[in-house]
Amino acid sequence: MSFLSGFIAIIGPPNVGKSTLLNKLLGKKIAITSPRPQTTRNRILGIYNGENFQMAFIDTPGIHQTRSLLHKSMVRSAKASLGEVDIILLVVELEEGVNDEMNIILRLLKKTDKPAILAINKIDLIRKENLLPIIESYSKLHCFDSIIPISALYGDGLETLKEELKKTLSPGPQFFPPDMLTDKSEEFLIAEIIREKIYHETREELPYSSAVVVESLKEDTERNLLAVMATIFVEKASQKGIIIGKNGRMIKKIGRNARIEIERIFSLRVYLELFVKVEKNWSSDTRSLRRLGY
Ligand SMILES: Nc1nc2c(ncn2[C@@H]2O[C@H](COP(=O)(O)OP(=O)(O)OP(=O)(O)O)[C@@H](O)[C@H]2O)c(=O)[nH]1
Ligand SMILES: [Mg+2]
Repeated sequence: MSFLSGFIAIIGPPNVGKSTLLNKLLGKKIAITSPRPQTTRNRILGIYNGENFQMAFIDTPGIHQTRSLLHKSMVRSAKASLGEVDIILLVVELEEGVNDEMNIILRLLKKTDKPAILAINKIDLIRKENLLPIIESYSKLHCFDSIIPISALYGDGLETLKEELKKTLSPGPQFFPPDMLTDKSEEFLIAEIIREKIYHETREELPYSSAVVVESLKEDTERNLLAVMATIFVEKASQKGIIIGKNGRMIKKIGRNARIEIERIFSLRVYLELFVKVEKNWSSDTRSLRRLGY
């Protein structure tokens, strides 16, 4: 049997569980997740190896209508990923229906002739008997190669999904070495974990006004210690105050939560030092966006 491979873009509206799905498929956390929309800001490659096949998944930011420069750049990168893959894996939530976001996505699908698989996520939230009409209504929207109900969080339907994806792969090379998990650097993954903790601990516009850059990363193999210095960029002085919190309580909590997770993922003791800086209105400034990796 020849080797099968393919690039698969995970696309969909914001907050439907695309990154949760990627992590679950890989069995490793490489993409951050949160209950808020627009968590993912960059494309993230995640490689899944099976016997005689390789799937290269690309997690993408949620597609939505926006005026914000940051979000426009996010949506642009999600749309661009469609051109770079062999298979499209559209993830939706149960009752998305045809709203503006879905209309944009359906228009994009119509423009390509690539195989498209639909995963209807979060089925743990409804009764089984209510699923059929939802599947039926989605099947009318586009000629999907298959429609698979899943729960990315609990793992339901993922074996079926993998089987369907495998059927869609073509004979091709092993694009990446079998021990490679992602194209992202340790710096990126660590900055993202810190950003995830900000999404979980802060409110309103603060998550959207925060960006994280890892300034330095030093591994001391003798002491099994990783020393990380990172900066959280916010847009206004008032936001800096909130991120630091009363007596530094907020920044300590973000730092502690991030450190615990970095230690778990990298199996190292971690020393994490966080700084907070104001980069005025960075999310609406092209040069700042580029500097911060967007
Ligand atoms: N109940 C339930 N919740 C889920 C499931 N999958 C994801 N979630 C939750 O949905 C929320 C969004 O998940 P993400 O994986 O961040 O969603 P996303 O599509 O990557 O979001 P963006 O990156 O913002 O576009 C999180 O709170 C997840 O825990 C699921 O199968 N069931
Ligand atoms: Mg995401």
